[in-house]
Amino acid sequence: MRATSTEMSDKTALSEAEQVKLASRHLRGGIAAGLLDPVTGGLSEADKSLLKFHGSYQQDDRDLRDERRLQKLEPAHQFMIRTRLPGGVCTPKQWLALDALARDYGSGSLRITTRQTLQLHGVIKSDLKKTIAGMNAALVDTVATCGDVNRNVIASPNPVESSAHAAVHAWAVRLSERLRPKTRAYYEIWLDEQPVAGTPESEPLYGESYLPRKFKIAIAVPPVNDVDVFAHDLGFIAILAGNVLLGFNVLVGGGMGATHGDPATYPRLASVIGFVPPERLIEVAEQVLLIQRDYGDRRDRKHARLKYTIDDRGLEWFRGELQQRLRHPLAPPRPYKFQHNGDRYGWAEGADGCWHLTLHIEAGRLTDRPGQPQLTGLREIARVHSGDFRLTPNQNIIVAGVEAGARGAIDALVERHGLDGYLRASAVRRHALACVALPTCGLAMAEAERYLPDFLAKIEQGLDRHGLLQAPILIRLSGCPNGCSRPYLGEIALVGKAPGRYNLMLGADFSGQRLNRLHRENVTEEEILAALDPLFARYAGERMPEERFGDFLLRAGMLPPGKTA
Ligand code: SRM
Ligand code: SF4
Repeated sequence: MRATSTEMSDKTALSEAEQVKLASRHLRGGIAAGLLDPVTGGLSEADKSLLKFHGSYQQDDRDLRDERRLQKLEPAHQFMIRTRLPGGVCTPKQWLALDALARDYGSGSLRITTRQTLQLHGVIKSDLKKTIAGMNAALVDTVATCGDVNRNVIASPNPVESSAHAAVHAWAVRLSERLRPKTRAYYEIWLDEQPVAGTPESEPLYGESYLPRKFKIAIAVPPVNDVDVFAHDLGFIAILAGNVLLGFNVLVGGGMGATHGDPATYPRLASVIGFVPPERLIEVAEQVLLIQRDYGDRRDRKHARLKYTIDDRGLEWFRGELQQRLRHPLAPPRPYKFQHNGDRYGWAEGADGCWHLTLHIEAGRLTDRPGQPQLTGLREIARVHSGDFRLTPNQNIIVAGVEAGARGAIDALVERHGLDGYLRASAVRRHALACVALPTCGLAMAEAERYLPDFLAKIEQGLDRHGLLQAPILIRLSGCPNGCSRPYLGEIALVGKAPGRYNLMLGADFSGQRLNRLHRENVTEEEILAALDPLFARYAGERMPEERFGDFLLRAGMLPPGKTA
């Protein structure tokens, strides 16, 4: 039997993050005391990393960094809080609570993420506990939305096949509950639960040092790959016969993150390894997670995701290890076909006779802008809506479960609050994603969310020149190579290198099944637009009927061979 990573590494070889976890008393560390320290607006380094497991990141406003440094002030510390909403479902009551917290304690915006949940930014330390407690009062927690554990489980928000949506959503909730850490630290720190004296706590699944790195699960329902199922550590593709869920194909080892200039890090598409009936989904998920717990690299965090565990040891090794741990072998994968990985906008009637309205939210940011009070608009909708909200993995929102007779009232609110962009936006704009990046993300090397509107306007001009304005091309912007907007699955992607400079990646397909490739390195906007213009011209003139931009670039031999990041 091969040695596990924990057996292989003596304690001193473990990364610092591993040592912090081990010493944390199941994620308690010094967080509770740190929150009360009035001398600083931040937490200690160790507590910052433990805080992530509770769903929050310490950040600072990077727009103010230089000025504060000159004034010899500590950075403008603030906290981002990420909610846990498996499958992206949120009730109107929960929405109203989160909206109020964002306005009372946050920066006055809600941010829909690429993992179907909401983030509040800009919460100061003295408000952190009441904000998290306020979320819990509305039955929304933030447990394990960050940190080295299983993250928010995402699932197709499918607004049409209602029964398929209900089934995959139920599985997302079950997986999320089952793979949740069991420590009571969260309840003690944020909700004042009294520690139980004398009862030794244990983490039956995770053990003392949790996972070597974050772990992500997605469930897709073909023909729509809206979750980008190949980008996750563990993916499930629902196999349906009519309305009946037969089971899931199982995929392992996907991931996007890379580091510039480090070829040992790379995006990887998950490999399809088999099929399981629904009742064995949890068993398979647990065992995949446990293999990663036991064999993932605990010395080098850049090499600690499941994709590297699999590539280091081989997919056959992984398959064998999994089979050995399962009660029954996996069956061979079943056929499936994806058509696209974007959202379907506008009203759609569900199989249950209810109506679902998918709205386009640019880069997922809901705030009140002049002429576009979108945060207020969603609040007004939540006040009258009797269905639920579904956040999509493409940073959009579905007003779901609307009675036919209530559509008019929802449409009026949508129009009044500038939420009707989906009716007018160009195809390229409707399909674009951008990660948060500046000013809150500590890892951003370049702008993404704030740059997206301007960049798209220029791209639209370029496409218009070639009669391509309504060509649905997938554009993704990330402020650094970590890949939070899943940029390596964009037909066109910008990956931040430095302020105003990006790597231009081209040639993914339109259904999240092929990675793009590096076309130009470290280029400015002017160079990007100049590089794209001749490609748009050739696409306009030479494409085959229905041929997508990425597929065309590949067929026309306009991509460099094989190089991906
Ligand atoms: Fe991400 C780190 C934002 C989805 C890969 N991500 C971060 C942090 C927390 C920066 C940090 O560690 O200090 C960013 C906070 C920015 C801010 O101010 O809010 C951040 N990631 C986001 C979000 C909000 C992007 C968005 O615009 O929606 C997404 C939140 C998801 C959620 O709700 O849980 C988000 N991040 C992703 C995805 C896409 C996905 O999961 O489908 C990826 C690529 C998939 C993957 O994990 O491989 C992703 N984020 C990363 C990485 C690189 C991980 C790696 O394996 O190398 C980091 C950096 C890290 O972990 O060290 C990172
Ligand atoms: Fe920050 Fe980079 Fe993720 Fe963008 S891709 S949010 S810049 S970590």
